[in-house]
Amino acid sequence: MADPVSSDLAALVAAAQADFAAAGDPAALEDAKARYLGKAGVLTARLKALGALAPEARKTEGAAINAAKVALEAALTARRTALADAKLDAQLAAEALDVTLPGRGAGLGGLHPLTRTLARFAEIFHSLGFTVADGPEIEDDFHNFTALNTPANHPARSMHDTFYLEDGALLRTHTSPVQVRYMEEHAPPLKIIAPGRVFRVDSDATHSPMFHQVEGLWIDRDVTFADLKGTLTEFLRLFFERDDLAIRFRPSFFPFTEPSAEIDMSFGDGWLEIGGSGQVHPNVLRAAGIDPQQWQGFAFGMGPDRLAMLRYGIDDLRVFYENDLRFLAQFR
Ligand code: 2NM
Repeated sequence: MADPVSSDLAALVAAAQADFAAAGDPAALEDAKARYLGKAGVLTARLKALGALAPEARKTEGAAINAAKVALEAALTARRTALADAKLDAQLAAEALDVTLPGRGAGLGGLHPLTRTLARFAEIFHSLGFTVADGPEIEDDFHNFTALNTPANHPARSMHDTFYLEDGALLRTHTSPVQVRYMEEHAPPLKIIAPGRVFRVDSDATHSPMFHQVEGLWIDRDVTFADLKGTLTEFLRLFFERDDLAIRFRPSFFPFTEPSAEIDMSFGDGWLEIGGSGQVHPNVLRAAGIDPQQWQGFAFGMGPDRLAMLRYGIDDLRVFYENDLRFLAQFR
């Protein structure tokens, strides 16, 4: 026959296990635990009652209570783990992602029409033997003006035309300083273009305070105006994809070239000015450390913004700088 004390404890353990199993969350489980193992718990009361027993009974009863306690702790730990697992499973189910769903897609981007135009300039001039050079947009007076034979009182130097920064630094008004720096660092023969941003105090439908230039420079022993005309004609024919395109020169003046000429290209029934050019002035070569008795050549400057307007049929320069996606998306 089973010991009455033990069977009593066995019922207690069974009741506790049922209580633990019925606890639906950690708080309920801790409440249930307190009912058995807490200060006023059923099992705790049994332990307290041990002192009133005879030594022999105390020993047996004590061992039985301890065994019951171990069983309760084990049941408690198992239930705690089960509740935590269930919580994690519920969370994982709630946050589940269906990785097999199709993505939203990033949408196709595209290059800005001016970026495309500059790339086209570089590609065509590269096919004609020119290398691309670049330099700083923040320049000094020497490279932007003085080395380019621009007199101290020249109107281009005025604050009405040039953005000045602190300590005499300025935003380059053309990419010619790139050519000056290139000549300072490379011995002729030279054949480069300098594309990039330039800055002038000017703003209306056809002028932006920041715009682009592509300047070219070809220095060798005997580079002449004939080479200039051939180079520019070939460039424009390739750029506009037309064999019948003609160019003409009109006499002009730039401090950095002598003689100087405006470049016009045939356009419908008339002519359109697309840039300036000339034979590089001996003073410019000298300022950059090149002997004008040994070397000569031409330079030119064009506005890719204007040529992009022509190529794409755009009549307001400002759309290039507004970054309106409805405009830009047309060039994808
Ligand atoms: C132009 C017109 C004529 C030019 C001159 C130089 C340099 F640095 F070689 F002297 N670069 N670009 C030049 C000449 C630019 O733009 C309308």
